[in-house]
Amino acid sequence: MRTLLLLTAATALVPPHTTIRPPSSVGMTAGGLDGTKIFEALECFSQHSGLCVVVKYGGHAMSDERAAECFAQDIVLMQKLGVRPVVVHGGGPQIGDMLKRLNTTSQFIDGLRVTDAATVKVSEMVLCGSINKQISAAISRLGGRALGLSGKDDSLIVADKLVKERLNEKGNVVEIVDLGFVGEPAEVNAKLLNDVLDDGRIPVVAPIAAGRNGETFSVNADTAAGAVAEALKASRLLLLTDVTGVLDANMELIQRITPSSADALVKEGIIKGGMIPKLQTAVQAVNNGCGGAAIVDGRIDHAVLEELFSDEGAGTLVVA
Ligand code: X2W
Repeated sequence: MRTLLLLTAATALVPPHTTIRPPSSVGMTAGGLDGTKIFEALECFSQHSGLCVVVKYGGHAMSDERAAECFAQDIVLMQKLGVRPVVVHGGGPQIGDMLKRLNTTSQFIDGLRVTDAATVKVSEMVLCGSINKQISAAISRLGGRALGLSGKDDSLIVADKLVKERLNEKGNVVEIVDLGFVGEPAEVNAKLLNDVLDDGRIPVVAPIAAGRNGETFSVNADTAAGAVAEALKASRLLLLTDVTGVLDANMELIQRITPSSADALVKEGIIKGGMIPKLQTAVQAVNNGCGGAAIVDGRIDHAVLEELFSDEGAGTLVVA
């Protein structure tokens, strides 16, 4: 049973033109509000009050207008309730669409786009010029003071070229793959983000990073969000995706897992495909000072609030 009572209670905090749609059953009983659920929500909420929560918002989730509206509402409400939200967004499908319009394509290796000099210009244009402004505007329309940034602004994210190793079955390096202008975050300017947050604004970060020699690097958005969460020692990293969460060998949702158990599931081959880098990002963030990292089903309305403000959450939580 989910607890979104806070949504109901906080409706008054949201501008009058905004409609909040809490699931009708949540936090309610036949006779009215459920006290246990109220307690649960407030208890969960108190764990994050005054702390940073980094939310990775992926390109797939953006295509659903209703989900996009719920996402923006969640971010605004979180801040009003005293949490310090930071949004890091993706835009992979949108980059793909633009490349298609330009009559070109790109190849992916292990979930990373091979990004040559021409492609990184397109990635920057789409992520920083279009998507970043779209998200900032959506949050601002709901009364949040979103500030769009890229990793290149005030060296928010400095990256090195990613050295991608291809391993054989024994785990030995057999090849170094050149992915072009794909970066690996090396430094995150946490002070800049904290200054923006202290000023009551919500940073919205595009995963385009500055190289040390003037290059522009494209960074996988999950990786960028993980690096930001580590630098801020965030109380939560939420990776919004379009699946239920991490599934075990019986295809059942794992609600909570430790970093070492998550590593073991990957090694045993139970976790497959695109979930591997996501789970590894979550594990790394938790091992490096983030309070917990959740892989959350972004298709659920108000998934962000559900994850933060209910015991059950809305996906899989990696926590030490
Ligand atoms: C990604 C950046 C965007 C991204 C790309 O070019 O697609 C690399 O793969 P999603 O929506 O989260 O997939 N960069 C190097 O990660 O967006």
